[in-house]
Amino acid sequence: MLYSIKMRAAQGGDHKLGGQHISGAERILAEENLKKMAEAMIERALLHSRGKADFINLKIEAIRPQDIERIKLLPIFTHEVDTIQEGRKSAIQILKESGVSTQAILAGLHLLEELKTSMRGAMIVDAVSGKRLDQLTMRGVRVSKMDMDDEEDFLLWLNRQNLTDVHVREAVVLAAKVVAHQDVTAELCWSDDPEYVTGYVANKTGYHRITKLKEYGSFIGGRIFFVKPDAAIEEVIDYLQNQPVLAVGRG
Ligand code: WAQ
Ligand code: MG
Ligand code: MG
Ligand code: MG
Repeated sequence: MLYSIKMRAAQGGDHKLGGQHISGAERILAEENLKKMAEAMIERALLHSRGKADFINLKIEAIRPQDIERIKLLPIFTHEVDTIQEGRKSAIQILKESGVSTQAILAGLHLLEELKTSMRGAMIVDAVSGKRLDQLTMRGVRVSKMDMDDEEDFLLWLNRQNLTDVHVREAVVLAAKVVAHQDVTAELCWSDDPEYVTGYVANKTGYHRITKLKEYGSFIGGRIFFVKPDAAIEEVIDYLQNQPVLAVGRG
């Protein structure tokens, strides 16, 4: 039997009561690995670069094997840039090639740039009009119930590309789940961890890391999921939050 294990941590109390988001994590694991992961997740919440959590929610749910969907990992590309301006330009170019309109790209960037604090989840934006489509305000859509199918193989694959940071590990799996949905055109992301400035654009054909998308020291990060104009939003949100997926392959 496999289990979904999720952690969300905040400072100033529960997210739902206005606490500031500190850290979140989601994995799918065998029963014998749950205890160790719970411990690691608690430690992560208490020792995070965003601050020390005073609220931690851990949720563990069994997953029926027949409910699990297999998805493909994306090939990883790294675009080296020297400045944020160059990084944003590169992101805009890749989003254009993914089929996101200029108007929607600028709207998405603006939504991220005008955040005053970080969200726990992502914003969903129409890939043509640029209109925000989810009604989840500062919570956003939190993608959950995803993991890699074979962790050892996955880590070897990343190591061979000199990608050893946990940010990469988690984002590669998340992006694979997000863009596997037929209604998702692309994703734009940068971290809310102050020391982590590499972000990415993911689309159907790849995970494009961009080595500088935000200012070092900034506590503001976020994610935009660009979706087709005729997307069934409630179904997309349900898939992202609730459909268990395991990522297979080596991009
Ligand atoms: N579902 C939806 N949105 C999320 C999730 C999730 N599970 N996790 C984080 N977010 C949103 C939320 O708004 C956060 O503030 C923001 O994304 C950043 O989250 O290849 O570490 O976990 O070198 O800080 C990307 C580049 C790292 C990795 C991204 O994001 C690489 C990262 P963080
Ligand atoms: Mg996090
Ligand atoms: Mg994360
Ligand atoms: Mg973070």
